Amino acid sequence: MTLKRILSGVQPTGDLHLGNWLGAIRNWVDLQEDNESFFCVVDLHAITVPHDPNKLAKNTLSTAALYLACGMDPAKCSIFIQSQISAHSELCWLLNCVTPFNWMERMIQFKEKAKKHGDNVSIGLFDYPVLMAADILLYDADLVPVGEDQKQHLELARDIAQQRINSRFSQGDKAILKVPKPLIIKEGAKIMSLTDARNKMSKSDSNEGSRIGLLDEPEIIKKKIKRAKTDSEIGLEFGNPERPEANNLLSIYSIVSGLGRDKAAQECSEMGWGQFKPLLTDATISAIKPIQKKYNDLISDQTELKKIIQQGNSRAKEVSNQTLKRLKESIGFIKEDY
Ligand code: AQP
Repeated sequence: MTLKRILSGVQPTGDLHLGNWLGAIRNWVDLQEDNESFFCVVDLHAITVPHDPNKLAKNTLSTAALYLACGMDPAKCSIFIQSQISAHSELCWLLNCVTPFNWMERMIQFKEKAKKHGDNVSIGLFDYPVLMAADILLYDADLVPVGEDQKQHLELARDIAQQRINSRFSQGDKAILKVPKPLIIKEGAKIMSLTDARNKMSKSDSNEGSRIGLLDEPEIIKKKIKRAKTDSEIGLEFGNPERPEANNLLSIYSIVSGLGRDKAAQECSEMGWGQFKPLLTDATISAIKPIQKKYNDLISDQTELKKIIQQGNSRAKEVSNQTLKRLKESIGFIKEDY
C-alpha cells in the first residue's frame, strides 16, 4: 500500500499558542504515523505582513523546535524551512500567471487581514493563497490538514491545480499536479480567543491575554485563564450559541485533560466558573509542561535541531524539484538537460 502524502505548516509570526497546537500540530503528530508527512515552517508567509527582522530567524527555529517538542518525530516526517526551498517561490510565480485575479478577490482571510493593516497591505498578502497553493502542490500532497479558517485557501489550490494547470496543459490523462483534499479535524478545529470567543485565538492579536502561548510560564497561564471572559450562567456546556465562552473553554478542557467531550461535559455540567477555571488551569499547565521541557532542551543546544532541519530540507528539495521540473516542461519552458 502506498502511503498518503500530507503537508502542512505554521507561520513563524510569534509564539505558538494553544490554537496552533490543538487545532493543528497535535493532529500532525497522529498523522505522521500512517502517512508520508512534510511539515514546514512557512517563513515566506510570515513576511506578508510587516515583520521584525530581528525576530524572524529566532521565531523560525523556535517554531521548528516546538514541532519536535509536541511530538513530531524526524524519523517519521520531514521538517523543513520554506524559505530554504527555492521551488516554493518559483512555483508561486508560475501559478500567479495562471490564477485569475477575481478568484483572489474572494479570499476572506485577505479581506480580514487587509482591514487590520490599513494602508500597509502588501501584494504578498494578497498573493498568500497562491504561495500556499504552491506549498501544497509541490509535494503532490493527497491530504492537507487545515483548520476551518484555511478551507477556502485549500479550495483555491484545488481549483488552480485542476482548472488552470491539469485541464489546460496535461497531455492525455496524466495529471501534472495532484489535486489535494482537505483534512479537517473537528475536535479543536477552532480554538477561540480568551477575551472574545467570537474571534479565533491568534498570534497577531494585540492583546496577549487573548491567547495561551505554548511557552507561557504557569503563573502567566493562571492569570490569563483567571481573566478569561465568562458569562453569568452556572454549568459549562457545548454548542449553546448564546455561550461561546463556555463552548470554547470546555472544548479546551476536554482536550488538554484528555477526557474527551462527553466526559468533560458531564464533569462540568453543574460547575460554576470559580470551580471550573482552576481545573482548566491545572489541566493546561500539565499538558504543556512536557512540551516546554523538550523545547528548552532543543533550544539550549541547537545542534540536533539544525541537523533535523537540514535532513528535512534535503528531502523537501528532492521532492519539490521534481514537481517543479514536471510543471515547467508541461507549460512549455525549455528543458534544462537539452
Ligand atoms: N485558533 C486556532 N484554532 C485552531 N487552529 C488554529 N490554527 C491557527 N489558529 C488556530 C491552525 O494552526 C495552523 C497554522 O496557523 P498559522 O500560524 O500558519 O496561521 P494562522 O491560522 O493565521 O494562525 P494565527 O495564530 O492566527 O497567526 P497570525 O496571527 O500570524 O495570522 C493552521 O493549520 C491553522 O488552521
